[in-house]
Amino acid sequence: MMDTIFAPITGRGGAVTVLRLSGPAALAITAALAKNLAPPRHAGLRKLVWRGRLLDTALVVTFPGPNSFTGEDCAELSLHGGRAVLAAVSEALIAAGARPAEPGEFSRRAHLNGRLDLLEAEAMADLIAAETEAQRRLAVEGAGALQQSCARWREELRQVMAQQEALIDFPDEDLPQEVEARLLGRIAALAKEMYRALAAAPAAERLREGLEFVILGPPNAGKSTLMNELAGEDVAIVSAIPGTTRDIVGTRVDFGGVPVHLTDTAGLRDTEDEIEAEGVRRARHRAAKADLIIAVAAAPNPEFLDVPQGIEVLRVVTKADLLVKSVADLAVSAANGAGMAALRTRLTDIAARLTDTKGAAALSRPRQIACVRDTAQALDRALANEEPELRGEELRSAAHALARLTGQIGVEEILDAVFSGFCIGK
Ligand SMILES: Nc1nc2c(ncn2[C@@H]2O[C@H](COP(=O)(O)OP(=O)(O)OP(=O)(O)O)[C@@H](O)[C@H]2O)c(=O)[nH]1
Ligand SMILES: [Mg+2]
Repeated sequence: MMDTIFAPITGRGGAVTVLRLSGPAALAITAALAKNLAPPRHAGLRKLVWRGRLLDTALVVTFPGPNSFTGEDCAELSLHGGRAVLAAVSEALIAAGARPAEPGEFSRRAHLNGRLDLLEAEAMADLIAAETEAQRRLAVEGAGALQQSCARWREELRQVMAQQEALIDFPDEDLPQEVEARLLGRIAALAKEMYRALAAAPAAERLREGLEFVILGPPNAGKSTLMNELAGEDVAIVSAIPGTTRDIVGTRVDFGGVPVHLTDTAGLRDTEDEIEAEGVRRARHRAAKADLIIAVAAAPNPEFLDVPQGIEVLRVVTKADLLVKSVADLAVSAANGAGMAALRTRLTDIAARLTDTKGAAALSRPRQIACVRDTAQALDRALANEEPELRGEELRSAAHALARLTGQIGVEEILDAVFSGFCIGK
């Protein structure tokens, strides 16, 4: 028999804490504290009393299974938000036979009861974690599009498999050539669509996790000043002394709804100073992993340093107020604000481009990418195989890989990996 579990499903510090109970004893335990319950899904204001002690006055709602978040009997208690209230009620619930939920346990039960597939569970986690508008849209719209693609792929694969089976049953000599050609065409088209989604996956992944922009350049070029300007706050120390910044200093900036982790680094130069040298090493290391390097050089004589190969670079001339002649690169001045709006627009455009999934199904997690890649590769093998039985076998292996995407095949390790990343109360 399943345990009855409970956890707060709201964040700390608010005026109200909502506590959810789920499991076979959820309704009985709630009734033990609140005495008489309102009809299902109706809110009732009740005194919560345990062993003669008044704990709180709470809004109590019950959701008998299967029409609840987890599919089990559930109750939600809207308590007053204090930490002591939560502690006292939790203690009473434990004494009454419930136990605190593990991270992700509600969602896991919802999945096991067919209320939530893995894509929906992941989209929900992303929605809760979304910090910017583009991330919110990815969680809401991108996940919906992925689910639709997934359902379509599954149906197409089912039909292709049925046809393949029909071909196997056909006597060799009567095998209609065009039927087989059409079947192969459908398999190839399905694989192609999956490869298109895989090609767009890095963009979706970057949007989910945020982009990495690194400011790189010689000492005293105005890197820290530029970062503070773009961040709109005083994050890094600025001084006229070259070699001021040593550590990597970073902050989150929202460029047109795309979350960007913007980092300022130590000025690149050869130095005897051990600490500064370590700063330079870290700067290069971080830049090598960036999505974009903002390479800066200061007026009046801007000289750009070499930057790591293979990474997109935006060249920006700083201290434009000191320029004596015009330059080809984007020029900005923190002193008089010149060029700042243009720079912001460029960065916003780049952020949008790097996270554009071009309408393809948004695979934003390594798990999802692996499932779709395995499916597409099995389809490739099916195409390469002329033996009908073996081709049918590869198609089954494709269907198996695709089923892992939504969790219809509930392999325990997959469930652990997905739900252990959740926080308590989800
Ligand atoms: N005239 C002018 N001076 C600037 C501008 N931006 C920064 N500075 C000055 O340039 C000096 C260096 O600025 P920082 O932002 O500390 O330069 P940095 O590249 O971070 O330097 P390090 O951390 O030492 O590598 C400071 O004295 C700033 O006030 C600008 O747009 N115009
Ligand atoms: Mg600096």
